[in-house]
Amino acid sequence: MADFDLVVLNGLVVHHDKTEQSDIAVKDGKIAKLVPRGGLNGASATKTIDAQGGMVMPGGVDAHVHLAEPALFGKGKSADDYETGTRSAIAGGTTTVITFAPQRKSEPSLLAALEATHERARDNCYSDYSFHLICSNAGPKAISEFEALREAGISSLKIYMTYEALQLKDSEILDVLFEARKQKIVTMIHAENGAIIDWTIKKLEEKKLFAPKYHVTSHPPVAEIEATYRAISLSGFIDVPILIVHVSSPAAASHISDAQKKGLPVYAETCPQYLFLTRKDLDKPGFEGAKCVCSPPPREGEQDHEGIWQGLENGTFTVLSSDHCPFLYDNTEIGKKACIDDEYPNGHFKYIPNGCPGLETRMALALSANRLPLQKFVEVTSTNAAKLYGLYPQKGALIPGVSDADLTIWYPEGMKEFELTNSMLHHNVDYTPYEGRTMKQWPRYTVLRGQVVWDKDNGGLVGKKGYGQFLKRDVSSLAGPVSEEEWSVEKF
Ligand code: DUC
Ligand code: ZN
Ligand code: ZN
Repeated sequence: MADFDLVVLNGLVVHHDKTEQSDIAVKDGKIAKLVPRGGLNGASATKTIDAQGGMVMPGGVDAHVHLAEPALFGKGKSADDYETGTRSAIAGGTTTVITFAPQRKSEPSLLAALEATHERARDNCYSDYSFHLICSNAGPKAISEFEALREAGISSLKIYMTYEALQLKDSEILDVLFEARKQKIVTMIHAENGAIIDWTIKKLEEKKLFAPKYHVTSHPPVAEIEATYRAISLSGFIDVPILIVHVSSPAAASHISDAQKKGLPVYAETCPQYLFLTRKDLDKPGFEGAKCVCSPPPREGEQDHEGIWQGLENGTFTVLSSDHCPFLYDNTEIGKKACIDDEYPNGHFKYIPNGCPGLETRMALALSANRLPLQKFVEVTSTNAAKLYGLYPQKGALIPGVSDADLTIWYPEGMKEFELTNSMLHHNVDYTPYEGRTMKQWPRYTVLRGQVVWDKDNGGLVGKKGYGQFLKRDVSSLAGPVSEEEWSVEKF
């Protein structure tokens, strides 16, 4: 019998805190050994991968993914289900996704939403997975279920400050944060001021401005900046960790950075759309711009991108997630074109389903940009998400005896550049916002718990549907309140 199930030789192994020329041995789905190059000479293995000087990293962890969701953000329905979404994940080097289990406003229970989402995912996944609950009805039943959620392995939830179908009032946000503190739950916040957005939409409608590009106008930076500051203020009052999701505006990022400098447990996420897209992408002939409608929207240009890259470099942003929110483009029932009807024959921006696909392209786009130091790249695409959401060091690390053998193995430096096309991707969406971009990297292999599930040059997708497992998560190892003491209203 072989000593190991798999060995990965001759790679440049990049962790979040160091880079080394190492060989890796895998046994029973776990990292068994990590030794200086040549250290496995003489060992036998069932399978050997020669990484040929390519980078070897912990598998990507994408902590912001929407799959199989109903219409929540305007019209439209997710184009990807758990099968197509997770196969797209592994083809892009992501071995763990954390998706959303959406609670509808009419549904008082979070546990029911959790069970319904388990049903959709069970036996359908190529990658490992867990869920954040979306809490849109923060009534007493939902709040009373936080403890049971923790027991079910859910240690984070998402709330919204906008969208009629999802938005919570400030007092409801406080109810959520108060119980989240007790149960050690991280609260993710979609920080946009719904009233500012609705008011601006009315002004645009008065002028009969309906084209996709007005989506950007209707979500001005002030809506994000105000809500970000309010979210920080509310969480500071309760002294509880939050993560502001999909931050697009450098001015919002500076509120976050100020809070972090004060020592508050405020974390933040950004996404590729805020590094690579601008409002010009929504201003294309005809209805094309709808492809890049997401909220918050892509901002003005270079300066905003630069601010967001700097936030990744300096640690303001803890994670780079995809916010994969897939809608078909050319579909009038459930896709972007569902906003075209008799009343609006050219569509109306306010009804365009909000979201862009990006699960498969997240890591390769960021790596191809050649902007982040490699260890920082690992930190924001894998390790920090695992730490923040209670999966570390099982995920996001390569620690012998402890970590799952999840690896993303890249081509050696100088691989031939290529132009990205949607036909290369494995999602169930009929476009990518990044069509035609020059890519310098793509995952050559993806390994999940010791199994090669993506082999770009030999079969592509070689993993099996159903191999992906649900991950019960622990409390965050990154985030906690400032004070250990119980919150008391008498202190104020
Ligand atoms: N928020 C998300 O997190 N995803 C898609 C749309 C949105 O507003
Ligand atoms: Zn959101
Ligand atoms: Zn999202």
